[in-house]
Amino acid sequence: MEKNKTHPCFSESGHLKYARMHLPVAPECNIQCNYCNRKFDCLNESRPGVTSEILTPQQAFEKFVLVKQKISDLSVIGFAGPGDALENFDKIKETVALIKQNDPDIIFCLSTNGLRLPEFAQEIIDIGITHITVTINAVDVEIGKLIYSGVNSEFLLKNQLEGLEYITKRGIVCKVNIVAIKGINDFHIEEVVKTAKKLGAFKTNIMPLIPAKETKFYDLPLMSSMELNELRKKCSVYLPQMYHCRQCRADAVGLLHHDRSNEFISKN
Ligand code: CLF
Ligand code: SF4
Repeated sequence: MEKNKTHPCFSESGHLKYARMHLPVAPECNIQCNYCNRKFDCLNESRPGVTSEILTPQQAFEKFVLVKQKISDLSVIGFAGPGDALENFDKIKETVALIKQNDPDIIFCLSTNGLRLPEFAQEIIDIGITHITVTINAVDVEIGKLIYSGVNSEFLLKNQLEGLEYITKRGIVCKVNIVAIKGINDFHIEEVVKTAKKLGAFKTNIMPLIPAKETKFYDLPLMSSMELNELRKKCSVYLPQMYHCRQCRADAVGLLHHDRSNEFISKN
């Protein structure tokens, strides 16, 4: 919790001063969200239409060293795709180990769809990742079936909830991201937030669907910022809400409101 003060996503004001860097070492995913086109980045944490470079753990380490020299307020290393971090957990572990040797104080943050969270929860804790985001778009299996393909929704939900409870009980700071999809789960989001609270989440981040081409949800109506903020306000009765999310790219670098990823694209 002490580290929250310097985490741009977990703190209310930290995003004005502290920078994060996403290291795109995780290309594979293990589910299919119906709003995701895998030609692009993971929509749970990214803008669509931006294809990130994929780095090996060694390349990611070298990028970290370079960026740290140029951005003194770099406080967080995040793993946010472009696939699912836990489907590529060996690469995450290797990257964390390399960076930790160089900087033992940096905060490590990981974002996942939660399918493999129970399997890796203890290892996540053991290697020193302190902040986790789990994207949970529904706590009702039937609604989940409308949102996900290529996975058993019941199994996904079970793992998301079990994994979330396991890590919050052991002191990991957790945020639950929810993609608000009009007509599909928007009326159900309050239930997701209530469940996140019950399982020990620190805050929730309700994000609007960004329609990606060639996906089932491409033609769905958009949620206005007013509708989104009303939903967040309603849910703030249960848990603090995030209002400053930028739906970052998988290789984002810098302050949330000032992306500098272009300056650091690898030449490899
Ligand atoms: Fe990255 Fe996500 Fe960690 Fe932040 S982003 S892995 S928690 S360090 Fe932040 Fe970007 Fe919103 Fe994510 S603004 S998309 S909530
Ligand atoms: Fe796409 Fe991310 Fe969903 Fe995987 S978890 S299908 S990468 S949005």
